[in-house]
Amino acid sequence: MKIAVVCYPSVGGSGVVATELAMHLADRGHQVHVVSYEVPFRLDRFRANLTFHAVTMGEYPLFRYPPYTLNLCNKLIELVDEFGIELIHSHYAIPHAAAAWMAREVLRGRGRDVRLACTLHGTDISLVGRERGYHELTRFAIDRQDVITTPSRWLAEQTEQHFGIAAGRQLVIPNFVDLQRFRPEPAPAARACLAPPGWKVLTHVSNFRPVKHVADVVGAFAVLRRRMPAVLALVGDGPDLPLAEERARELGVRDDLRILGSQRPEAILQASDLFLLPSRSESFGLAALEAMACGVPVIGYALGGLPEVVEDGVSGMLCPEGVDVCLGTLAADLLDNPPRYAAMRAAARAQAERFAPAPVVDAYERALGGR
Ligand code: GMT
Repeated sequence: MKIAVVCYPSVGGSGVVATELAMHLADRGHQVHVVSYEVPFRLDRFRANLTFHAVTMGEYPLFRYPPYTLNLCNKLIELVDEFGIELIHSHYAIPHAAAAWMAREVLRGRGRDVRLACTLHGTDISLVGRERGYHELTRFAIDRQDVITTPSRWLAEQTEQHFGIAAGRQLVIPNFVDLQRFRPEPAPAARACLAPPGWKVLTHVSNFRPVKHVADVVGAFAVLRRRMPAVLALVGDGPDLPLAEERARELGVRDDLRILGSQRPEAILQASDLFLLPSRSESFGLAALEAMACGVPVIGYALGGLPEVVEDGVSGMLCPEGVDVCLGTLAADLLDNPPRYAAMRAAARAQAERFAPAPVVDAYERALGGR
């Protein structure tokens, strides 16, 4: 199969899934062309059968906002012409699905066809795509795809509810995790850097956008901190990071924050006791899956697609929406109960093993028509 994979290059779940899938498909012998405005951050090594193509943006005084969607569309047309691409797989609907549809229209006008697939990831449906300025075109572009996939049943239902695309037309293909890279392992060096001996380490990894509710991360941590010595490691960067600091100051736990910025999270996860992900609408929660693969139970809200990933009371614990006291109390109770905690660590890893790459890549390959 000759496939163009369109994605965002920045730190975020859709870019990770797109890039890891692209690498797996290339390893299976497919000719993969990754298209974005810069090299995706996980595309960090040479791969046979995989090429990256940058969408270059022209500058023109009239353009207050450079029209990226047009440049992307043009690049896709060129790639289909030059490499005989058979399928354009867009990750995150906006604006990728619309650019791909436009490219196909141009190509059809010249008697050439290309199939379209789109993987919806989360905020393209639950947030941004529903904004008035995007909704109509996003709905149209998704509807024109030959293949639509979502990482959870919840997101498929959201897409039906808000975009009128029948859930039955969407294939639910979950996110997957590299179980070698993310595995339980003692990480004494990272642990020693984060906290004094005997202290607990709680971790949150995200892009610190409002949907992550970092105030609840800090609120939950403060509840736990009253019961035991602990630190909160924050990995990643984004607009709400200052809010986390502010909330920690208000709650008297600023000294216990470890603000670590954007970096590879494996060692920090391996050094962690619990992972906090209290998003109010998480379509899947790839960060939670990576934590579980390291044997770290997840504490979050019973919302969105998270209950499809974290089994409440088994591999983590889920609270009613918005009750950060519940998150903190359950977390502290769990850490106070070593046998229960040990069982939950093992269950977290076992649950993550259900999201191994091979069967998920098989499912994508079948959906995309590559086998
Ligand atoms: O919001 C993010 O964390 C990034 C976002 C993205 O699209 O880059 O992540 C979404 O896609 C991931 C991969 O499918 C999912 O695991 C995340 O749950 C989802 N985020 C949200 O729904 C908020």
